[in-house]
Amino acid sequence: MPVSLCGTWEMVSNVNFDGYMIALGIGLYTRKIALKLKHRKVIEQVGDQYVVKTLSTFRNYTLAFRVNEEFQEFTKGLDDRHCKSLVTWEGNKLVCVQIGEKKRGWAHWIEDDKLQLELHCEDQVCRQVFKRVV
Ligand code: 1AG
Repeated sequence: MPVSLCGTWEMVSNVNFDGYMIALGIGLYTRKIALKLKHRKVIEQVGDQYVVKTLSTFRNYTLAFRVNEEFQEFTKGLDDRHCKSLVTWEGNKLVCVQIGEKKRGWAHWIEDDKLQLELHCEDQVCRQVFKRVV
């Protein structure tokens, strides 16, 4: 069993978030605001069901899914697109493929006691790291 992702996490680094947002087609004004944010992740799990909340002072985004079960995702308040998403475990990584207009997805895993998130869209990769909030 991989180490649990559950808990409350706050962002400590965010590399190439701008490149990721540009690839998603987010406008300059929104990007400027979004770049200043420190995201917080609240991850809850019951069995194979996950709820991942991304919280900030500007916008919040909640994703609920079951591992290995395709679901419809609407990236409300982000790029506002519909995707068919599927989350699976690949070794110790929780990996999501988001099928839709863009080639995109993300992966979460624990490394150095920190929550890692790699977000990709087209040729852009954003790497975010979160530390546990005690
Ligand atoms: C995600 O994480 C993305 C969560 O799915 C938010 C991260 C990036 C935002 C995506 C696109 C940017 C679009 C608009 C910018 C506007 C606001 C930024 C606000 C950020 C806080 C919500 C993967 C996983 C589960 O953790 O969703």
